[in-house]
Amino acid sequence: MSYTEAKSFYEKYGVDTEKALEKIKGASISLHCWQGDDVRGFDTDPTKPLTGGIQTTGNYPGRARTPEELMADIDEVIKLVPGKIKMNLHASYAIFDEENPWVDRDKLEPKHFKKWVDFCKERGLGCDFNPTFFSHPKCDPLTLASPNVETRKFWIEHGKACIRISQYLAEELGEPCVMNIWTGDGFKDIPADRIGPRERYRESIDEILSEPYDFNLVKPTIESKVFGIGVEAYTVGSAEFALSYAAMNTDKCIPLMDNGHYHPTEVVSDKIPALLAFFPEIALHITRPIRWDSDHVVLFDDETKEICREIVRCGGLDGRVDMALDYFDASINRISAWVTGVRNVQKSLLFALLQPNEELKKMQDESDFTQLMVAQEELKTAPFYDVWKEYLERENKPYEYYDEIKRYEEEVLSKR
Ligand code: RNT
Ligand code: ZN
Repeated sequence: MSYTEAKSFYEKYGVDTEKALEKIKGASISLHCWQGDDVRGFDTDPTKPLTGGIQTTGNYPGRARTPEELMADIDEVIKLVPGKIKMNLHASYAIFDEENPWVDRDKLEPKHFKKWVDFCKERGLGCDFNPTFFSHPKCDPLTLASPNVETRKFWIEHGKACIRISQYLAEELGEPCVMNIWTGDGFKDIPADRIGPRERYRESIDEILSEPYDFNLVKPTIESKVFGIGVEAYTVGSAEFALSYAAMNTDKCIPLMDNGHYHPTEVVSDKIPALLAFFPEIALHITRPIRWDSDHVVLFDDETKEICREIVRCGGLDGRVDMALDYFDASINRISAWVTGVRNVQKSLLFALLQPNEELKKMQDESDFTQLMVAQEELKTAPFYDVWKEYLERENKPYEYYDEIKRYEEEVLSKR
């Protein structure tokens, strides 16, 4: 089929493919810098294991070891993805040099991210940010929830420094900066006190958010989690904790859901409209959990499609949902992991935009569940390929990208 034929196919269902193609262009997806180097960053010893309950597995060659290598790899990703992307940095990706030597995380300043600002400016990208509350000697192992005043103070200062850096990124780049607060705080085994750490965590976030910022420019988000490796019994920032914090502080922050952070039969696609019934804006980490928060590369699978349908149907593309990727696979070519994941979210969004959402809703409201099922099933095999291909052509991006990734692997990655 050609695009013109696909266009008339969709027209029969009342779908305007041109409108869908226009809309998908503006859908901004935040690209997580940490896929390129297995979440190591540049501020601590890269041979030390990750902490905070997260883990990368695999040792595929070619990991980015320096800011220059990571930036070159991101450029290769940008070459292969259509649409609008935004950078997403962790504080551990601060860039130190002779002029600005290493400082600990509580002393970070905007200048340590100047090179990233230049990088984003040259490419016309906005930038999101994350304080890094893990993989650091000052995790005792708790951070913001620690009973130790000194530990807590260090991490609160880190959080405040990150608010200032986020404000700087937003001002320099002219796009709001989503600043996500996640810690791996929790216990391996049954705790004796569950409320104490949560009260301290709440107070620590209060202190971080007391640092002045313009809520239109800096959007702090609170991410929950169910458990992590080595943190199986108790997570301080649980779903109820994070959501309650966000609900009680709607003038200061927004909730963030990572679809790897729930029990396996819970789905974030259903949680999106639940939250949007209350919050004007929410944020997402899009990942692919297999049995646990395994952070596999996002595929064009049922739940990703369903998440994107809810984003589209709930007006998420009009500023109500901030979308970021969050996965890290070290067992395959990392550039491919990045590109495949971004493109699969974009594909899922385009797929959702090509559904006759108003007509389907009408069928549901009229209790015509027979037609609703038939129409939804017919649309699953609609000529989506032709529209996706048309989008890539208009954006000057290739449909097939494996050969280019192989070329880059041979010429660049294999020499590291
Ligand atoms: C961990 C959380 C968190 C991290 C990143 C690196 O389970 O999902 O968002 O993955 O901050
Ligand atoms: Zn996450």
